[in-house]
Amino acid sequence: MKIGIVCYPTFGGSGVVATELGKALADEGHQVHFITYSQPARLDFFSENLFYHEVSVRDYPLFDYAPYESALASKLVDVVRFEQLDILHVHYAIPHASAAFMAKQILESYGINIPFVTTLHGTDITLVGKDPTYKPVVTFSINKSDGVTTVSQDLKEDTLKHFDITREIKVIPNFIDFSRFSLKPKDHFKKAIAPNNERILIHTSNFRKVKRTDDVIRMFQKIQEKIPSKLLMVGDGPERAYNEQLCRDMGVCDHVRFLGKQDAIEEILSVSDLFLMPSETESFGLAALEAMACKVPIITSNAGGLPELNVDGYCGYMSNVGDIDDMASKAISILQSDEVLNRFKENAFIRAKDFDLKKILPDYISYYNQVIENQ
Ligand code: GMT
Repeated sequence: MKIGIVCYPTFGGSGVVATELGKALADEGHQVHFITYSQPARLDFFSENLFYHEVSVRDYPLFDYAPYESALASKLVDVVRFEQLDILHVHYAIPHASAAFMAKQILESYGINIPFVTTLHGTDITLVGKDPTYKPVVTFSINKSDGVTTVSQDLKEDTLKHFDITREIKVIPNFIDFSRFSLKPKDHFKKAIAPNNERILIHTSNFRKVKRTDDVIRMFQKIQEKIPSKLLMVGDGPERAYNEQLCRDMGVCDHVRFLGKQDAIEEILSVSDLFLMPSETESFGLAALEAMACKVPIITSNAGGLPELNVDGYCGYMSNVGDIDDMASKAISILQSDEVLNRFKENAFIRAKDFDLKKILPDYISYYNQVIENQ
């Protein structure tokens, strides 16, 4: 197949899923064309089956806001025509699905009928999409997609509940590539972070409010009182400066390291003992799955699609959003003995195997085939 992929080319979950999916499809022999405004973060190598087409947005003095959606639709028309693509797969509803619909309409005038699949990732529905500023466009473009997938059952239900959806939605969960995410021998790194054999806790995110990063720090303080430990805060975003101040105010800053954005996240996860994700909303929780693949158990909220990933009491624990006391006491119960911790670590790995890329990729390929056949 010749597949066009549209995504936000950033470190965010939807961009990561889109890029990893494209890479896996290319490895299977499909030709994959990324159509984005900059080179996707994890697409920094050569493959004969991977192509990158940059959407450039002209900035004229007349525009207060450069019309990215029009530039994207025009680029899609261009790439579909000249590369003779079979299908488009757009990740994140806004503005990718509406741009794909516009491109599809234009292409019909050239006698080309190209189907497009929209994958909903979470905030495009749970936060941004429900905003009346975008809702009519989101609803319309989901209904006009030739195929729609969500990354969890919960996100599917949320979409059906809040939007007037007239078409089928297929659930295809996030996946993990074990050739990258696995336990790496990084003992020297562990010693540097935790010289007295402290437990290492980790949080990775884009530090948006929805991630409740202050809960991570408050939880850590409670854990630290009982179990000598260190906290790694990986990533960057709007809450980071406030969180750094909070660590000082709470007297835990000597035990917390803010590492900023990191490429080799699997190496940092490899030295970690427990992953913390107290999110307000989380459609799937890809970052938690990455941790589990590296044998790190997880403490999460029970928001959104997290119960579809976290098996309570097996590979981690779940608590109500904001219940820091419960999260901290469950974390302590995992961390207090090597025996319990090692059991949870093994279970996290076993659970992650359910989301192996090798198991999920065929779902996308057969869905593409089904959508193309239904044209
Ligand atoms: O979590 C983020 O802030 C990034 C966000 C995105 O839109 O890129 O991630 C969403 O998509 C991921 C991949 O499907 C999911 O694993 C995340 O759970 C989801 N984030 C939220 O729902 C908050």
